[in-house]
Amino acid sequence: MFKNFFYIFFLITPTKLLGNEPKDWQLGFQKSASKSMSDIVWFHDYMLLPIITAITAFVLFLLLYVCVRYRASRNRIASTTSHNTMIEVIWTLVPCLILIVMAVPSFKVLYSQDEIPKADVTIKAIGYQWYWGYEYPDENIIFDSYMIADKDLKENQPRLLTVDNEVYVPVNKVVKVMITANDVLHAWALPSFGVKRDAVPGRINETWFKAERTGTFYGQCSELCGIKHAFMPITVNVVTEDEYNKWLEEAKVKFAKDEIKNNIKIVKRIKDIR
Ligand SMILES: [Cu+2]
Repeated sequence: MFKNFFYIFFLITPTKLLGNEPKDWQLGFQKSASKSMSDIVWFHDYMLLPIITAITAFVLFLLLYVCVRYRASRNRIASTTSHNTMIEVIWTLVPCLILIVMAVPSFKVLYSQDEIPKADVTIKAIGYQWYWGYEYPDENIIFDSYMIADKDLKENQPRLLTVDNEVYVPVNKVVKVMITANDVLHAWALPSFGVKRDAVPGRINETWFKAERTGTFYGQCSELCGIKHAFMPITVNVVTEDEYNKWLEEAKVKFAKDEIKNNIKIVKRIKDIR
């Protein structure tokens, strides 16, 4: 019983109260953490929803009205009306006007996502079957990010969303994300940042976000990429500038690109000797 109330609560909860990760039975968006996502939420909550609700209510009213007013028992002789020019003009023009009104904010949001401002941090996300690899090209950092299996999850780690190596980015800085794939199509998506881009082999797609608050944010691969498509989550930690610099120092040692290349060479040499 309590569970049902809980579900109903989530069904009607406004977007603002929801968290950085999906909740059971959630209907709305996740809590926004960037201007891009706030724009999307505004467009959905204050533009699309009212228009859809008004149209649905109006059509329902018309149907009910016609059912009652023109029922067979009240209209023994059928009407022979077939055209009404005025009504035909109205039902062509009104939908056009609605589309034009919707197009203005819609294009504004689209273009603001497309124009990448000067980046403070650049990240490269590479989709593999089935995990994400990350590179910080300016920092000489490279690492892979695998999902943590259910049995290894610690307390407060969400299932199917937690990874071993998380991405770190500073808060209130422009982060440019270059997205590509190594095998098949994937898509790098982070709902709270309003970011979703296809990862295409042999091609780099770019997007950006500026996280407005600190926290851990979760996303998932959003292009059906194979048998383990559901098991390649994306975890991004938004931290303060100081914490980010501290992480960078450690990561430069732990995930040093040259070091990894050297290791690969050494492994290859050992194999050759054998
Ligand atoms: Cu994928």
